[in-house]
Amino acid sequence: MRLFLIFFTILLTAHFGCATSPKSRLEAPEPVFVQWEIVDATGIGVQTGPLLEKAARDTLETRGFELSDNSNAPWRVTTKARVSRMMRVDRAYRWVVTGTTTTLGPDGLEKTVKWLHAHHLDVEYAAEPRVLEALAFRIADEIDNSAGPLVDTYLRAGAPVEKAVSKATPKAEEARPQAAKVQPTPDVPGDLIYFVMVDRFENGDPANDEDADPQDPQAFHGGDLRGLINRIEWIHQLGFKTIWLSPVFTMRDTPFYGHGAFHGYWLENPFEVEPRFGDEATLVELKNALEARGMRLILDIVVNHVAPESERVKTHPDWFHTNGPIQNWDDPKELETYQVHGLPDLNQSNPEVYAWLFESTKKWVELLEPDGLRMDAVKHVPNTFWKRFNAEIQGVSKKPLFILGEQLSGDVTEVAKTANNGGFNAMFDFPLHFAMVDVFCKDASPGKLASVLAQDHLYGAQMGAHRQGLVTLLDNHDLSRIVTSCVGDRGRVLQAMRFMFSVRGTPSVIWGTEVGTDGSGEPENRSSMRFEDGHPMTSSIQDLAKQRARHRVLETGVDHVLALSDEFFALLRVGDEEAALVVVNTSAALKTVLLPPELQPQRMSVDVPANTTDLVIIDVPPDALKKLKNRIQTPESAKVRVEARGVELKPGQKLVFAGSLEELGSWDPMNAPEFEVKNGMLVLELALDSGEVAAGKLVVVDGQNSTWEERADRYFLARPGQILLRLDWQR
Ligand SMILES: [Ca+2]
Ligand SMILES: [Ca+2]
Repeated sequence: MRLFLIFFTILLTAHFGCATSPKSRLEAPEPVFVQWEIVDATGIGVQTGPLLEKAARDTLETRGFELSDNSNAPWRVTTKARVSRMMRVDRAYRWVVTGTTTTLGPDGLEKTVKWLHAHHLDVEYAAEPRVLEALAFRIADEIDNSAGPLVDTYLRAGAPVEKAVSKATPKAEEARPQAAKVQPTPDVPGDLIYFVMVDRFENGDPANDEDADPQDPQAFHGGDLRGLINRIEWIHQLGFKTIWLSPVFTMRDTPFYGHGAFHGYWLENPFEVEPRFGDEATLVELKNALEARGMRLILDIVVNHVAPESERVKTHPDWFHTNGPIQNWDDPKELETYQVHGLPDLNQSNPEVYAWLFESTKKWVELLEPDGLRMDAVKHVPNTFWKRFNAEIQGVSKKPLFILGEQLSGDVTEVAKTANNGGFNAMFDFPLHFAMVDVFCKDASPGKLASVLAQDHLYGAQMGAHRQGLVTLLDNHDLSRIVTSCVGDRGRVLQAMRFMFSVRGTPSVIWGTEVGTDGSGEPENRSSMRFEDGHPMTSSIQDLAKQRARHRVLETGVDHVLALSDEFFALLRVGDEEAALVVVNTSAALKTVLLPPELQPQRMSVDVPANTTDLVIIDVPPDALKKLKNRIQTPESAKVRVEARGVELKPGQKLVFAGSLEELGSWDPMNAPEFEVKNGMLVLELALDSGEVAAGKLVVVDGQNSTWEERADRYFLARPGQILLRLDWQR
């Protein structure tokens, strides 16, 4: 049955593979150098064979390439793979090829795809060439998945910007976008983002206060754009360059069922500035004041809904979905076309709605030339809308926009899918947010952090060469403040901060973090700013911001996990000028990390005291760093032998190890590798790449039923050579 299912999946994949639209190809033939590095489970080289080479050549020729022997050709495709036998399935053996294909093209174009393909044979040994032959076309498809998008980007690079603009008319419905023109996220060194909820920041103009009441947590408090202009220096002094403003457009201003309207997300008219906040001239003045300090602006854009009870629902009933509130939060269709907490849900596929949303956003992009747009409620709007809207708004901006999506999900696969399909070059890193809160406030294993970082490869190249499009956060205005999540333990909050400011991405904080503002939910987490001098959190954040600005390795470093266990995580970040070691020790004992040989002339090891999160900068000559970088980017074979104990299998039951890697079935126990009985012991042998980080659990599978062990996920690091994991069921 299981075999049948696997073959069925393969057939389906093959079918869809044939159904794709015609492929774009280069206008004139361009030389490409093709390189293979294929090894068996023990690391010995395996020949590609004529069929695989032919499949690769045919694929590349379909794209207009011409194979070249010159290793300096303008295009270069490198496939690194390992062929290994994974396990016995009934009377056959499951062979797996795992690999990466990287295409390098002109103008710094680069795309890497990571893949896995399986094939069943009744041969147990030395079948590597047969497996490659059987999977030749599938591997060739991966080459296309790597090279194809670059051909698209390359061809589009010369496309005039006006084209994108002219599509943005109310009648543009027929002119569906061909493909999203996803600008890579702008590389902004030393960037950090500070969120200001305008009404809650500073009241600079009492004349626009109307019925503001700072004593009422659900009322407007009087904050405005003038107040923010007066306080830019506060944010600048903290070390932040970018301000993300909550929505500043005309909004509902009375509570709805007891919920305050001050946050600005209850949109009335996106073409006008909310009079309580100021006017267009003040908004322009704010932008100019930021620019004068070398600071940047991100506007908050709401396209999913309008204000509750908005007049627009009566005047334009055809602009809205009429499905009622979301009942089933697991149903993707309901998420997109039903109401979020009763907010009138805009139908973006109505051309008038699209034009209203696009033209209003365009107005502010042209007037203010912001550096970015923060897109609200991304998961409640179809990706087809985002793909078109993001490309077209990028098309009217004079500079590359940082288009930052808010998708509240802890699942990297989901967030990455939206980023890639919706044409976002930046996303809030909610998966890392949840991991940081769990680890630093709730005693979860630091393996959780490692496991999120290890999935970065799921995001497309548009997130930036250093993943600067991933905006990291410890809290926001929809979540519990970090101080509250950590139950007021400032030491834990600081460890979380230190970690966030030491790893990849662009850190963000929200107003008040620097003075210890707390609050578990609305409206407590949205209290007004206290401008308090000398708060200890202020100097901590300033120090972290300075450190990040001083050590570019913290933004650009290539990551390499040195150690990982239930209570310890050591991440080495290798830059061009120095290396940085990020360590998280949640145990009650001192831990010592041995540094790689390339760094040992400078330093042998680093001691990490109990319950400590730290950053250690290591000065290393550039040639040693280069050597180290090369080594870590070339994974070695890592064999993992897993022995399971304390499991009693009944007839018909089997034990599997399901987890985050594709080799572990991507958490699907039906696809996860099975333990075999060897000398009376349950044993599983995995062939992985060194440096891979896995999260997993033991699962007993009985037909279609699965029983997971009741404990936190287990984490491990695949090291070069052989490692042994002894796992006791549920302990
Ligand atoms: Ca005011
Ligand atoms: Ca919606």
